[in-house]
Amino acid sequence: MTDEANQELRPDVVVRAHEADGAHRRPPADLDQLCINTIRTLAMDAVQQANSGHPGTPMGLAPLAYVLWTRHLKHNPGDPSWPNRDRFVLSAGHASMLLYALLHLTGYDLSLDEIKRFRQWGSKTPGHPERGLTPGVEVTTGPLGQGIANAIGMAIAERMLAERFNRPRCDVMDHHTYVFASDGDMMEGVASEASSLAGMLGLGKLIVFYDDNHITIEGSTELTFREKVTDRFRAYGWHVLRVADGNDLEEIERAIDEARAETERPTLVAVRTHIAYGSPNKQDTAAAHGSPLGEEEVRATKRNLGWPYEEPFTIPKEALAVFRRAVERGAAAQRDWAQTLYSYASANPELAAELQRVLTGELPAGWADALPSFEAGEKMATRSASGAALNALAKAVPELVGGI
Ligand SMILES: Cc1ncc(C[n+]2csc(CCOP(=O)(O)OP(=O)(O)O)c2C)c(N)n1
Ligand SMILES: [Mg+2]
Repeated sequence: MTDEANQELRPDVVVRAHEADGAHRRPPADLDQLCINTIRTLAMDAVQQANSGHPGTPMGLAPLAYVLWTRHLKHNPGDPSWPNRDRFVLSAGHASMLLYALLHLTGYDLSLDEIKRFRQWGSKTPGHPERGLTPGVEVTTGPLGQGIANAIGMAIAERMLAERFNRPRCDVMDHHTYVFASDGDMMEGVASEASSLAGMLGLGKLIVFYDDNHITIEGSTELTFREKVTDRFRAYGWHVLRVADGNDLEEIERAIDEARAETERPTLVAVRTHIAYGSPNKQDTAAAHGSPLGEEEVRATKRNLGWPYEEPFTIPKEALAVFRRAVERGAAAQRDWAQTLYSYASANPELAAELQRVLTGELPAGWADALPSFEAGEKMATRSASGAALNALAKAVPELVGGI
Protein backbone atom coordinates (compact mmCIF):
# COMPACT_ATOMS: atom_id res chain seq x y z
CA MET A 1 0.00 0.00 0.00
CA THR A 2 1.28 3.44 -0.81
CA ASP A 3 0.73 6.30 1.56
CA GLU A 4 -1.32 8.68 -0.55
CA ALA A 5 -1.24 11.46 1.98
CA ASN A 6 2.51 11.72 1.54
CA GLN A 7 2.43 11.89 -2.21
CA GLU A 8 3.15 15.15 -3.90
CA LEU A 9 -0.11 16.72 -5.07
CA ARG A 10 0.42 16.17 -8.74
CA PRO A 11 -2.69 15.42 -10.78
CA ASP A 12 -1.05 12.64 -12.80
CA VAL A 13 0.04 10.87 -9.62
CA VAL A 14 -3.34 11.25 -8.02
CA VAL A 15 -5.26 10.15 -11.08
CA ARG A 16 -3.06 7.11 -11.59
CA ALA A 17 -3.34 6.06 -7.95
CA HIS A 18 -7.08 6.54 -8.19
CA GLU A 19 -7.46 4.56 -11.37
CA ALA A 20 -5.02 1.75 -10.69
CA ASP A 21 -6.33 0.39 -7.45
CA GLY A 22 -9.90 0.08 -6.27
CA ALA A 23 -8.75 0.52 -2.66
CA HIS A 24 -7.29 3.92 -3.57
CA ARG A 25 -10.23 5.31 -5.45
CA ARG A 26 -10.13 8.61 -3.58
CA PRO A 27 -7.78 11.57 -3.77
CA PRO A 28 -5.79 12.02 -0.55
CA ALA A 29 -7.51 13.96 2.24
CA ASP A 30 -5.53 17.17 1.77
CA LEU A 31 -6.40 17.23 -1.92
CA ASP A 32 -10.08 16.75 -0.98
CA GLN A 33 -9.78 19.81 1.26
CA LEU A 34 -8.05 21.81 -1.46
CA CYS A 35 -10.91 21.00 -3.85
CA ILE A 36 -13.54 21.96 -1.27
CA ASN A 37 -11.76 25.21 -0.51
CA THR A 38 -11.55 25.93 -4.23
CA ILE A 39 -15.37 25.96 -4.31
CA ARG A 40 -15.49 28.15 -1.19
CA THR A 41 -12.96 30.70 -2.41
CA LEU A 42 -14.50 30.97 -5.88
CA ALA A 43 -17.84 31.78 -4.23
CA MET A 44 -16.28 34.31 -1.84
CA ASP A 45 -14.28 35.99 -4.60
CA ALA A 46 -17.13 36.19 -7.11
CA VAL A 47 -19.55 37.68 -4.60
CA GLN A 48 -16.87 40.10 -3.40
CA GLN A 49 -16.10 41.21 -6.95
CA ALA A 50 -19.79 41.66 -7.80
CA ASN A 51 -20.26 43.39 -4.47
CA SER A 52 -23.53 41.47 -4.10
CA GLY A 53 -24.73 37.92 -3.67
CA HIS A 54 -24.69 35.08 -1.18
CA PRO A 55 -21.27 33.73 -0.23
CA GLY A 56 -22.11 31.82 2.97
CA THR A 57 -24.30 29.01 1.68
CA PRO A 58 -21.89 27.77 -1.04
CA MET A 59 -19.17 27.77 1.64
CA GLY A 60 -21.23 25.64 4.02
CA LEU A 61 -22.39 23.23 1.31
CA ALA A 62 -19.02 22.87 -0.43
CA PRO A 63 -18.04 19.49 1.15
CA LEU A 64 -21.41 17.90 0.35
CA ALA A 65 -21.33 19.31 -3.19
CA TYR A 66 -17.78 18.05 -3.67
CA VAL A 67 -18.58 14.50 -2.56
CA LEU A 68 -21.78 14.35 -4.60
CA TRP A 69 -20.36 15.86 -7.79
CA THR A 70 -17.01 14.07 -7.89
CA ARG A 71 -18.04 10.66 -6.55
CA HIS A 72 -21.69 10.08 -7.40
CA LEU A 73 -23.33 12.41 -9.89
CA LYS A 74 -23.73 10.75 -13.29
CA HIS A 75 -23.37 13.60 -15.75
CA ASN A 76 -21.50 14.55 -18.88
CA PRO A 77 -20.18 18.13 -18.88
CA GLY A 78 -19.66 17.75 -22.65
CA ASP A 79 -23.39 17.10 -23.22
CA PRO A 80 -25.66 18.69 -20.61
CA SER A 81 -28.71 17.38 -22.49
CA TRP A 82 -27.84 13.67 -22.26
CA PRO A 83 -31.29 12.19 -21.48
CA ASN A 84 -30.12 9.66 -18.88
CA ARG A 85 -28.01 12.08 -16.80
CA ASP A 86 -28.72 12.47 -13.11
CA ARG A 87 -30.58 15.70 -12.42
CA PHE A 88 -29.16 18.18 -9.94
CA VAL A 89 -31.42 20.98 -8.74
CA LEU A 90 -30.18 23.81 -6.56
CA SER A 91 -33.51 24.75 -5.03
CA ALA A 92 -31.82 27.38 -2.87
CA GLY A 93 -31.11 29.41 -6.01
CA HIS A 94 -29.58 32.27 -4.02
CA ALA A 95 -26.56 29.99 -3.52
CA SER A 96 -25.99 30.15 -7.30
CA MET A 97 -22.22 30.56 -6.99
CA LEU A 98 -22.07 26.99 -5.67
CA LEU A 99 -23.58 25.72 -8.91
CA TYR A 100 -21.50 27.98 -11.16
CA ALA A 101 -18.31 26.88 -9.38
CA LEU A 102 -19.23 23.21 -9.85
CA LEU A 103 -20.13 23.70 -13.50
CA HIS A 104 -16.91 25.52 -14.28
CA LEU A 105 -14.70 23.16 -12.29
CA THR A 106 -16.17 19.95 -13.72
CA GLY A 107 -15.79 21.22 -17.29
CA TYR A 108 -19.11 22.59 -18.53
CA ASP A 109 -19.05 25.37 -21.10
CA LEU A 110 -18.85 28.06 -18.42
CA SER A 111 -15.53 29.88 -18.38
CA LEU A 112 -13.69 31.41 -15.46
CA ASP A 113 -14.35 34.79 -17.11
CA GLU A 114 -18.07 34.14 -16.69
CA ILE A 115 -17.46 33.40 -13.00
CA LYS A 116 -15.63 36.73 -12.78
CA ARG A 117 -18.68 38.39 -14.36
CA PHE A 118 -21.01 36.99 -11.68
CA ARG A 119 -24.24 39.02 -11.48
CA GLN A 120 -23.25 41.32 -14.38
CA TRP A 121 -25.67 42.26 -17.14
CA GLY A 122 -25.41 39.84 -20.07
CA SER A 123 -23.28 37.26 -18.22
CA LYS A 124 -24.08 33.55 -18.02
CA THR A 125 -23.87 33.81 -14.24
CA PRO A 126 -26.94 35.73 -13.08
CA GLY A 127 -27.78 36.11 -9.40
CA HIS A 128 -30.10 33.12 -9.56
CA PRO A 129 -29.64 30.17 -11.95
CA GLU A 130 -31.61 30.29 -15.20
CA ARG A 131 -32.36 27.25 -17.29
CA GLY A 132 -31.54 27.77 -20.97
CA LEU A 133 -28.98 30.47 -20.24
CA THR A 134 -26.25 28.52 -18.48
CA PRO A 135 -25.22 25.04 -19.66
CA GLY A 136 -25.90 22.52 -16.89
CA VAL A 137 -28.57 24.51 -15.06
CA GLU A 138 -31.58 22.16 -15.00
CA VAL A 139 -34.15 24.45 -13.42
CA THR A 140 -34.53 28.19 -12.93
CA THR A 141 -34.55 28.69 -9.17
CA GLY A 142 -34.75 31.57 -6.76
CA PRO A 143 -38.36 31.58 -5.62
CA LEU A 144 -37.91 29.23 -2.67
CA GLY A 145 -39.76 25.91 -2.71
CA GLN A 146 -40.10 25.86 -6.45
CA GLY A 147 -36.88 23.98 -7.20
CA ILE A 148 -37.74 21.05 -4.98
CA ALA A 149 -41.23 20.89 -6.52
CA ASN A 150 -39.76 20.94 -10.04
CA ALA A 151 -37.28 18.23 -9.07
CA ILE A 152 -40.13 16.04 -7.87
CA GLY A 153 -41.68 16.47 -11.31
CA MET A 154 -38.39 15.36 -12.84
CA ALA A 155 -38.31 12.28 -10.61
CA ILE A 156 -41.89 11.47 -11.62
CA ALA A 157 -40.85 11.78 -15.28
CA GLU A 158 -37.95 9.38 -14.72
CA ARG A 159 -40.23 6.85 -13.06
CA MET A 160 -42.84 7.08 -15.83
CA LEU A 161 -40.25 6.72 -18.60
CA ALA A 162 -38.50 3.84 -16.84
CA GLU A 163 -41.73 1.92 -16.26
CA ARG A 164 -42.91 2.43 -19.80
CA PHE A 165 -39.73 1.92 -21.77
CA ASN A 166 -37.21 -0.18 -19.84
CA ARG A 167 -36.94 -3.80 -20.81
CA PRO A 168 -35.14 -6.65 -19.01
CA ARG A 169 -31.37 -6.00 -18.99
CA CYS A 170 -32.01 -2.86 -21.04
CA ASP A 171 -32.60 0.10 -18.75
CA VAL A 172 -32.64 3.05 -21.11
CA MET A 173 -33.94 5.33 -18.39
CA ASP A 174 -32.31 5.00 -15.00
CA HIS A 175 -31.11 8.06 -13.16
CA HIS A 176 -31.35 9.88 -9.83
CA THR A 177 -32.64 13.35 -9.05
CA TYR A 178 -30.64 15.24 -6.40
CA VAL A 179 -31.75 18.45 -4.75
CA PHE A 180 -30.11 20.94 -2.39
CA ALA A 181 -32.82 22.73 -0.42
CA SER A 182 -32.54 25.33 2.33
CA ASP A 183 -34.62 26.37 5.35
CA GLY A 184 -36.56 28.80 3.15
CA ASP A 185 -37.39 25.96 0.74
CA MET A 186 -38.75 23.95 3.63
CA MET A 187 -40.99 26.83 4.72
CA GLU A 188 -42.80 27.05 1.39
CA GLY A 189 -46.18 25.39 0.87
CA VAL A 190 -45.39 24.25 -2.66
CA ALA A 191 -42.46 22.21 -1.34
CA SER A 192 -44.72 20.53 1.22
CA GLU A 193 -47.42 19.66 -1.29
CA ALA A 194 -44.98 18.21 -3.79
CA SER A 195 -43.07 16.32 -1.09
CA SER A 196 -46.27 14.73 0.14
CA LEU A 197 -46.94 13.50 -3.40
CA ALA A 198 -43.35 12.24 -3.72
CA GLY A 199 -43.81 10.22 -0.53
CA MET A 200 -47.09 8.78 -1.75
CA LEU A 201 -45.58 7.79 -5.09
CA GLY A 202 -42.53 6.30 -3.37
CA LEU A 203 -40.01 8.05 -5.63
CA GLY A 204 -36.99 6.01 -4.57
CA LYS A 205 -34.56 7.77 -6.90
CA LEU A 206 -35.19 11.20 -5.44
CA ILE A 207 -32.65 12.40 -2.88
CA VAL A 208 -33.10 15.79 -1.23
CA PHE A 209 -30.35 17.27 0.92
CA TYR A 210 -31.68 19.76 3.44
CA ASP A 211 -29.12 22.43 4.26
CA ASP A 212 -29.83 22.52 7.97
CA ASN A 213 -27.64 25.52 8.80
CA HIS A 214 -29.91 27.06 11.48
CA ILE A 215 -29.72 30.44 9.69
CA THR A 216 -32.13 32.27 7.40
CA ILE A 217 -32.25 35.77 6.01
CA GLU A 218 -33.31 37.34 9.30
CA GLY A 219 -31.06 35.44 11.69
CA SER A 220 -31.36 32.19 13.61
CA THR A 221 -34.11 29.75 12.61
CA GLU A 222 -35.08 29.93 16.30
CA LEU A 223 -36.77 33.23 15.42
CA THR A 224 -39.16 31.98 12.78
CA PHE A 225 -38.83 28.28 12.00
CA ARG A 226 -38.83 25.74 14.81
CA GLU A 227 -40.71 22.83 13.26
CA LYS A 228 -39.13 19.38 13.11
CA VAL A 229 -38.53 19.16 9.37
CA THR A 230 -37.31 15.57 9.59
CA ASP A 231 -40.45 14.46 11.45
CA ARG A 232 -42.59 16.13 8.80
CA PHE A 233 -40.87 14.26 5.99
CA ARG A 234 -41.17 11.00 7.92
CA ALA A 235 -44.89 11.69 8.09
CA TYR A 236 -44.93 12.13 4.30
CA GLY A 237 -43.51 8.60 4.03
CA TRP A 238 -39.92 9.57 3.23
CA HIS A 239 -36.76 7.77 4.27
CA VAL A 240 -34.97 10.29 6.51
CA LEU A 241 -31.27 10.47 7.32
CA ARG A 242 -29.09 12.88 9.21
CA VAL A 243 -25.52 14.03 8.68
CA ALA A 244 -24.43 15.59 11.97
CA ASP A 245 -21.29 17.17 10.55
CA GLY A 246 -21.52 18.59 7.04
CA ASN A 247 -17.71 18.75 6.89
CA ASP A 248 -17.26 15.02 7.52
CA LEU A 249 -16.76 13.51 4.07
CA GLU A 250 -17.09 9.93 5.30
CA GLU A 251 -20.38 10.67 7.01
CA ILE A 252 -21.64 12.36 3.85
CA GLU A 253 -20.48 9.41 1.78
CA ARG A 254 -22.31 6.93 4.01
CA ALA A 255 -25.52 8.96 3.82
CA ILE A 256 -25.39 9.11 0.02
CA ASP A 257 -24.79 5.35 -0.15
CA GLU A 258 -27.72 4.71 2.17
CA ALA A 259 -29.96 7.09 0.25
CA ARG A 260 -29.13 5.39 -3.04
CA ALA A 261 -29.68 1.94 -1.54
CA GLU A 262 -33.26 2.91 -0.63
CA THR A 263 -35.38 2.27 -3.70
CA GLU A 264 -38.94 2.36 -2.33
CA ARG A 265 -39.04 5.83 -0.76
CA PRO A 266 -37.57 9.26 -1.50
CA THR A 267 -34.79 10.22 0.90
CA LEU A 268 -34.33 13.44 2.84
CA VAL A 269 -30.83 13.91 4.21
CA ALA A 270 -30.72 16.69 6.81
CA VAL A 271 -27.14 17.92 6.77
CA ARG A 272 -25.95 20.15 9.62
CA THR A 273 -23.79 22.72 7.88
CA HIS A 274 -22.34 26.08 8.90
CA ILE A 275 -23.05 29.10 6.74
CA ALA A 276 -19.78 30.85 5.74
CA TYR A 277 -17.74 27.98 7.14
CA GLY A 278 -14.22 29.19 7.86
CA SER A 279 -15.03 32.90 8.19
CA PRO A 280 -13.70 34.02 11.59
CA ASN A 281 -16.35 36.71 12.09
CA LYS A 282 -19.29 35.72 9.88
CA GLN A 283 -19.63 31.94 10.16
CA ASP A 284 -23.04 30.94 11.56
CA THR A 285 -24.46 34.45 11.12
CA ALA A 286 -27.10 35.86 8.76
CA ALA A 287 -24.51 38.50 7.76
CA ALA A 288 -23.07 35.83 5.43
CA HIS A 289 -26.45 35.25 3.77
CA GLY A 290 -26.95 38.16 1.39
CA SER A 291 -23.82 40.31 1.33
CA PRO A 292 -20.16 39.95 0.47
CA LEU A 293 -17.90 39.02 3.36
CA GLY A 294 -15.76 42.16 2.79
CA GLU A 295 -12.16 42.30 1.52
CA GLU A 296 -10.64 42.00 4.98
CA GLU A 297 -12.87 39.09 6.01
CA VAL A 298 -12.18 37.29 2.72
CA ARG A 299 -8.45 37.51 3.46
CA ALA A 300 -8.98 36.34 7.06
CA THR A 301 -11.16 33.44 5.91
CA LYS A 302 -8.61 32.28 3.36
CA ARG A 303 -5.90 32.37 6.04
CA ASN A 304 -8.15 30.46 8.41
CA LEU A 305 -8.87 27.80 5.77
CA GLY A 306 -5.15 27.42 5.06
CA TRP A 307 -5.61 28.72 1.50
CA PRO A 308 -2.14 29.71 0.35
CA TYR A 309 -3.00 31.87 -2.68
CA GLU A 310 -3.18 35.68 -2.66
CA GLU A 311 -4.68 36.14 -6.10
CA PRO A 312 -8.52 36.01 -6.21
CA PHE A 313 -10.10 33.33 -8.43
CA THR A 314 -7.12 31.00 -8.08
CA ILE A 315 -7.87 27.43 -9.09
CA PRO A 316 -5.02 25.10 -8.13
CA LYS A 317 -4.13 22.78 -11.02
CA GLU A 318 -4.26 19.66 -8.91
CA ALA A 319 -7.76 20.52 -7.66
CA LEU A 320 -8.96 21.23 -11.19
CA ALA A 321 -7.63 17.85 -12.32
CA VAL A 322 -9.79 16.08 -9.72
CA PHE A 323 -12.94 17.92 -10.82
CA ARG A 324 -12.20 17.60 -14.55
CA ARG A 325 -12.17 13.81 -14.37
CA ALA A 326 -15.93 14.31 -14.79
CA VAL A 327 -15.33 15.07 -18.49
CA GLU A 328 -13.84 11.66 -19.34
CA ARG A 329 -16.05 9.75 -16.92
CA GLY A 330 -19.17 11.49 -18.24
CA ALA A 331 -18.29 10.85 -21.88
CA ALA A 332 -17.68 7.17 -21.09
CA ALA A 333 -20.99 6.87 -19.22
CA GLN A 334 -22.86 8.42 -22.12
CA ARG A 335 -21.09 6.12 -24.60
CA ASP A 336 -22.18 3.09 -22.54
CA TRP A 337 -25.72 4.39 -22.55
CA ALA A 338 -25.64 4.94 -26.33
CA GLN A 339 -24.56 1.31 -26.67
CA THR A 340 -27.49 0.20 -24.50
CA LEU A 341 -29.84 2.34 -26.57
CA TYR A 342 -28.48 0.82 -29.77
CA SER A 343 -29.18 -2.74 -28.58
CA TYR A 344 -32.57 -1.62 -27.29
CA ALA A 345 -33.49 -0.06 -30.64
CA SER A 346 -32.45 -3.22 -32.52
CA ALA A 347 -34.64 -5.39 -30.31
CA ASN A 348 -37.52 -2.91 -29.91
CA PRO A 349 -37.59 -0.55 -32.89
CA GLU A 350 -41.12 0.76 -32.33
CA LEU A 351 -40.58 1.44 -28.65
CA ALA A 352 -37.28 3.16 -29.44
CA ALA A 353 -39.00 5.44 -31.95
CA GLU A 354 -41.69 6.23 -29.38
CA LEU A 355 -39.03 6.99 -26.75
CA GLN A 356 -37.35 9.31 -29.21
CA ARG A 357 -40.65 11.10 -29.82
CA VAL A 358 -41.30 11.55 -26.11
CA LEU A 359 -37.77 12.78 -25.39
CA THR A 360 -37.95 15.39 -28.12
CA GLY A 361 -41.31 16.60 -26.80
CA GLU A 362 -43.25 15.96 -29.99
CA LEU A 363 -46.93 15.14 -29.79
CA PRO A 364 -48.12 11.91 -31.43
CA ALA A 365 -49.81 12.29 -34.82
CA GLY A 366 -53.57 12.70 -34.49
CA TRP A 367 -53.48 13.42 -30.76
CA ALA A 368 -56.33 15.96 -31.03
CA ASP A 369 -58.67 13.40 -32.61
CA ALA A 370 -59.12 11.88 -29.17
CA LEU A 371 -60.67 15.01 -27.70
CA PRO A 372 -64.38 14.76 -26.84
CA SER A 373 -66.80 17.37 -28.13
CA PHE A 374 -69.70 18.86 -26.22
CA GLU A 375 -72.96 20.30 -27.47
CA ALA A 376 -73.32 24.06 -27.12
CA GLY A 377 -75.64 24.76 -24.23
CA GLU A 378 -75.07 21.33 -22.65
CA LYS A 379 -75.03 21.72 -18.86
CA MET A 380 -71.89 20.29 -17.38
CA ALA A 381 -69.51 21.18 -14.54
CA THR A 382 -66.30 22.56 -16.04
CA ARG A 383 -64.46 20.13 -13.75
CA SER A 384 -66.20 17.22 -15.48
CA ALA A 385 -65.48 18.63 -18.96
CA SER A 386 -61.85 19.08 -18.04
CA GLY A 387 -61.73 15.54 -16.64
CA ALA A 388 -63.24 14.09 -19.82
CA ALA A 389 -60.73 15.99 -21.96
CA LEU A 390 -57.76 14.95 -19.82
CA ASN A 391 -58.82 11.31 -19.73
CA ALA A 392 -59.17 11.27 -23.51
CA LEU A 393 -55.80 12.96 -23.96
CA ALA A 394 -54.10 10.62 -21.50
CA LYS A 395 -54.85 7.69 -23.85
CA ALA A 396 -53.41 9.49 -26.87
CA VAL A 397 -50.50 11.12 -25.04
CA PRO A 398 -49.33 8.63 -22.39
CA GLU A 399 -46.60 10.95 -21.13
CA LEU A 400 -49.21 13.49 -20.06
CA VAL A 401 -49.28 14.30 -16.34
CA GLY A 402 -52.21 16.25 -15.02
CA GLY A 403 -55.21 16.32 -12.79
CA ILE A 404 -58.23 18.30 -11.80
C1 LIG B 1 -40.71 32.36 -2.15
C2 LIG B 1 -39.59 33.24 -1.69
N1 LIG B 1 -39.76 34.08 -0.66
C3 LIG B 1 -38.74 34.86 -0.23
C4 LIG B 1 -37.53 34.84 -0.86
C5 LIG B 1 -36.39 35.74 -0.41
N2 LIG B 1 -35.35 34.96 0.24
C6 LIG B 1 -34.20 34.65 -0.38
S1 LIG B 1 -33.25 33.61 0.54
C7 LIG B 1 -34.36 33.64 1.82
C8 LIG B 1 -34.20 32.82 3.06
C9 LIG B 1 -32.84 32.44 3.37
O1 LIG B 1 -32.80 31.44 4.34
P1 LIG B 1 -32.39 29.98 3.94
O2 LIG B 1 -33.34 29.45 2.96
O3 LIG B 1 -32.21 29.23 5.20
O4 LIG B 1 -31.02 30.16 3.19
P2 LIG B 1 -29.56 30.35 3.82
O5 LIG B 1 -29.49 31.71 4.40
O6 LIG B 1 -29.39 29.31 4.86
O7 LIG B 1 -28.72 30.19 2.64
C10 LIG B 1 -35.44 34.42 1.51
C11 LIG B 1 -36.58 34.65 2.42
C12 LIG B 1 -37.38 33.95 -1.96
N3 LIG B 1 -36.24 33.82 -2.62
N4 LIG B 1 -38.41 33.15 -2.34
MG1 LIG C 1 -30.65 28.34 6.18
